[in-house]
Amino acid sequence: MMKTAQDIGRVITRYGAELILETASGEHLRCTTRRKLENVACGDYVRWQVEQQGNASVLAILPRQNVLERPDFRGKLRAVAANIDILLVVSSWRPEPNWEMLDRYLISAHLLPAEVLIVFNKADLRDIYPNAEHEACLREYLEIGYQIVHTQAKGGEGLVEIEEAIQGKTAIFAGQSGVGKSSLISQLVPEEEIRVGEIGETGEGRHTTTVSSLYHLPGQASLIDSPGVRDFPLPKLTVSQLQAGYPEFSRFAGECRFNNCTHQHEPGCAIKTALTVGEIPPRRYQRYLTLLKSQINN
Ligand SMILES: Nc1nc2c(ncn2[C@@H]2O[C@H](COP(=O)(O)OP(=O)(O)OP(=O)(O)O)[C@@H](O)[C@H]2O)c(=O)[nH]1
Ligand SMILES: [Mg+2]
Ligand SMILES: [Zn+2]
Repeated sequence: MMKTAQDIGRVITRYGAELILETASGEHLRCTTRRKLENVACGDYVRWQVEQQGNASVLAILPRQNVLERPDFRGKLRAVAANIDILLVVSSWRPEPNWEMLDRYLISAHLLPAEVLIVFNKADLRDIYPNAEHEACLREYLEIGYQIVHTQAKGGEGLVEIEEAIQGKTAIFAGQSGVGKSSLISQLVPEEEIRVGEIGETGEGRHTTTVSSLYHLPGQASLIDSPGVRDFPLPKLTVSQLQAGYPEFSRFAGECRFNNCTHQHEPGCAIKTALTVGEIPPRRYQRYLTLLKSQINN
């Protein structure tokens, strides 16, 4: 049947100029985009219409709540997904955790803004590749109040906690390639066929997921699987934007002698004092310094 009225839909996935749209009645439609809508992304709400030729096309992107972006290989910012309520940053014991990248995701969640949940997958490998330094890094996140869920895709461990955290929300799984994002999602939505990939000898992922896709869970949750990354660089931020991504600093807000204190070498710095008495986690602080320097120099 031909429909000419404009309608609202949500972008489920996008391959170049073509995308899959979910209509208000829950149907999935193949759709095209016009060039000026180049940045339409998974999770976007759009206005669409059936053209005279019978093909569906997107007319406009509705205002976004937020958009998660990352630079492509040319350094141009690309939308990973839009309208995100909660960012689930997934790490694993193999491939090994990349703590600097986790910190950057947490800063990014704060900027979106979106809630955040740290997911540690492959709990079965935690004792097979024991690592005291990684455990110490992980403890620091708990100390400063981040919620961490340990999962195991095959055994189903931690899936209930994830379902609870994302209920009624749009959630995205992000993180390194090979940590098991798609494996977790296929456990959560078993009726969907989702590709997972093997990891290499040294634990590196194979970039199996190539585009973001949105899946529905019972309880009104929408869950977006995103392509694994090698790195997650941040755009250029101001020092205060960067610092806002460190909840452990907030207790000491306003206590440094200089109100534009970078917490590096300034006299009367409350953060450095807190560090010496063990009230600021040292590993997070060292990585903050590295990130601050890279932001200042780029
Ligand atoms: N031991 C173990 N392996 C797991 C677990 N979850 C996933 N894997 C394996 O990890 C590998 C990568 O899984 P994927 O789900 O494709 O990982 P991904 O994060 O989606 O990777 P990209 O799509 O490349 O970003 C597969 O071989 C999975 O079987 C787990 O809990 N324990
Ligand atoms: Mg995947
Ligand atoms: Zn300071």
